[in-house]
Amino acid sequence: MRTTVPRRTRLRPIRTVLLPAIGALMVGALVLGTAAGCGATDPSPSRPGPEAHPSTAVASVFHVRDPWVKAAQSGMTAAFGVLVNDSGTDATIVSATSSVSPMELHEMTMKDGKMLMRPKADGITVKAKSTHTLEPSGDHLMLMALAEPVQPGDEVTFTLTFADGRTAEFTAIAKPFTGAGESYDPHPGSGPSASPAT
Ligand SMILES: [Cu+2]
Repeated sequence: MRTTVPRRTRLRPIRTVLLPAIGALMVGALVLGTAAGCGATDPSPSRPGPEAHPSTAVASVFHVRDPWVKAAQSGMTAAFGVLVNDSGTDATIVSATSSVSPMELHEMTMKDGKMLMRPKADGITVKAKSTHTLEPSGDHLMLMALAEPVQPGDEVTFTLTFADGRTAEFTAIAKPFTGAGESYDPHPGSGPSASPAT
């Protein structure tokens, strides 16, 4: 089923943006890298800010392999891919955002003999030096309410936020897919936002 994933997304580079909330050693390395690569406009290490320049060394630490999103006209859809953590520490994704829809992190669970999806309360953890696959029938990035249609071939950019404040951006290509139509079972503790949209 997944063999129809377009191959041209395979080598797409993922830009990773570092926020200040990392170790002083890493900040030092990042500042050195940006000072060399981006001219002398503002080498001050005191305000790297959200526009911090991508660093090749850092970008290689976390990326998403074969990202894709299920094409849909409206309502809910989901994004998938292989999360790759090449760093020596576990990485926990606590949220995801996209310009086309509000998002949640979802997992699948069995309830009354049926597979249902629900918000993943503790985020999605990718162990050090390992991968975690987002796929239909497994963990996925849920687009809760599309603001516009996502057509096959469209590219959708997502931003992942980690527990330590880092973010990573990746772009997924939309493709038609008839699966991943699982029922939505809002987490019992997730409060008022729970209205199944099917
Ligand atoms: Cu879902």
